[in-house]
This record gives sequence, structure tokens and C-alpha cells, in this order.
Amino acid sequence: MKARSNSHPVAARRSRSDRFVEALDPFDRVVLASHINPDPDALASMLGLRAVIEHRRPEVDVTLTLDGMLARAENRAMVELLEIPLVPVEDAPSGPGVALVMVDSQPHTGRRGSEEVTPVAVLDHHQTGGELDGVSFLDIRPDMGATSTMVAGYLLEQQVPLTERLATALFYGIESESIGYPRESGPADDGALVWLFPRADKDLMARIRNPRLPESYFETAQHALANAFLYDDLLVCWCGEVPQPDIIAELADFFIRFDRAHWVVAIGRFRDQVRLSARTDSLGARSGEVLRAVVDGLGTAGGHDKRAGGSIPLTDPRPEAIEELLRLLRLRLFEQLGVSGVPGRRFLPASPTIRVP
Ligand SMILES: [Mn+2]
Repeated sequence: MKARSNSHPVAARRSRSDRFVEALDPFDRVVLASHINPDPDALASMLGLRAVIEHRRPEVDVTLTLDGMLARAENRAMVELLEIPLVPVEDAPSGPGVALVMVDSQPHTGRRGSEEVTPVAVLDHHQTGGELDGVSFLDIRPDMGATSTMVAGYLLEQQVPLTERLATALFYGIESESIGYPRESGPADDGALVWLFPRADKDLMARIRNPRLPESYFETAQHALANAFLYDDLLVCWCGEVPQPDIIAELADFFIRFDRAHWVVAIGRFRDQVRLSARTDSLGARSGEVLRAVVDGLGTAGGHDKRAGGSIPLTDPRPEAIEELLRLLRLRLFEQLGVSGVPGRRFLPASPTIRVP
């Protein structure tokens, strides 16, 4: 009885961040990896975890990796302005002595380029149900709006000195996940934002939030506006072939602001994939599950209740095959959302153009 009461509380007192650092004990190199085309939350989380690891074990070599590309202009601005050192994931160190830590993502959810190595630790806030067998340390909290919030907690627990650069990264990581509507975050995210804001560089943040955009951004927006269709309160838009994959999610965020839409699904082609992004403000909607059912047998999807994304490998790139795929996706979407017998219409009639003034 006595031995039990002595040993149990000691184990309970070890914080998550302590257990995280301990899991990395046997390794002298750590590779931090995230999902393909990392977002600000993934980038900031990696930067924060590196600070945690280096604070406890300065001798450890920590590598931050880039899987895929920096898609949004905001993400490129963040990496440039905050000087986040990224190594292409295929060039990262591997082998015995190297611990892989997966951040803002889980193994075998279709969100990474390669899954050859089982991670030692996984930190995530998504409800994606990855394969977690063999992972020594797990911190998965779907009630958190951002992985950066979890990492901010680690920094506090470990009393890591917070640089302005790291505060800016984490603030933007949380903000970019929580600023959209419908919002999916909670009090822990708000608390982290309050802690980070006074410590962040507001001028850098303004530059990250408002980067310059290429012409292709506006072309894609025009294409999506011209090819958006309304079925009752569901808006489906075809973005065409897109210059970078994240613009599909950006357009879903744009269209969900339409005052008569309660569901938006934006679809576009990026290289050899068809990508989907869903948004809804319907109460109790499970957009992650809806999208998973829509792409079942074709590809992968996941996300939260109100925001979700998915992708389908394009096996046949002929226009008629893509058209057929789009039709199938729309019919499955109707089935999932219980839409039937609703005549669709083009969202906007063609815009009149004037002569060059
Ligand atoms: Mn995230």
C-alpha cells in the first residue's frame, strides 16, 4: 500500500514535456518532420520543439525538415522572415541514433511523402487516426486548436527562454489555425496567444500576414468564381489546375463567407492529384468524416468538424476523366449531405467586361 502511494504520484508528476525529452534520451540526433506542404502551425511547432530539445540537451543535433513545398505566400514569408532553417525531408539524417519526431501530423494518414521510419514521438491535434504502433511518446489532443499551443505549453513547462522570433512563429502558428471562421479552437489556444502576443515582433507578423501575391493567385480566384455551383446551401467550386495546393483551402475560406452557403467544397488539381477542401458552419457537422466518405476508395481525407481536406491521386489526367471524377465526387457529396432533387445553378453569371479605359 505504502510503496504504491509513493511510486504512483512521482510518475504522475512527470509532465508531458519531460516524457517527450526522455523519449529522445537514447538518440543524439533528432529529425523533426511534419505533413506535406507544411502550414504555419507545423513550422512553428518544429521551431518550438527544437528550442525545447536544445534547452534540455544542447549537444543534440536537431534538423527541421520540409516535406513537399511551402505553398502559401504567407508560409514562404514566415520561413524567410523568421529564418526557419529547413532541410528537404529526403536529405535529412537517418539510421540508428536518429529519432524522428512527427509534428502536427500522424503516421500513415496520407499526409506525408514517405513513411519508411516509425517516429519515436508524435505530437498532433488532428482527429486523423494514424497508425501509432511502436511510437514511444504520444501527445495527441484534438481539443487543441493548434499543435503550436501544445508546444507553447512545453516551452513554459521546461522554462525555455522565448526569443522574439519563436514567439512570433508560435503566435502566427496558432492564429493562422484559429482566425478563420468557422473557428476550431479553445481556451488553451487563447491563453497561449495572450502569452505570446507581447513577446512577438508585430512588424514581422504584419509582413507575414500580408505577403505579396503572384498573378496566378488572382487567376485561380477568377477561375473558381466562374466555376462555382450552388445546390441549396452547398457551394461546390472547381478551381482548375492550381499553381500551389493551399490555394484550394484559401478559396474554401473565401466562399464560406457567402451568406447563403453553409457548406463549401473547393476542388482543384495540383500536379497529379485532385485536392479537396471543405468548410461548414453547420452545427454538429463532421466535415472530416464527410470528406473521408466522399473520397472512400479513391484517396485520403481528414480534418476537424468544420474544416477538412483530402486528396485523390489522379490516375487518368484526360479532361473527360477529370469531369467524370468531379461528377462522382459531387454525387457522393450529395449522398453524404442528404442533398437530393435540388437543381444546381452556376453561382455567378459571367461578368460583363468593359474596354480598356
Ligand atoms: Mn495544425
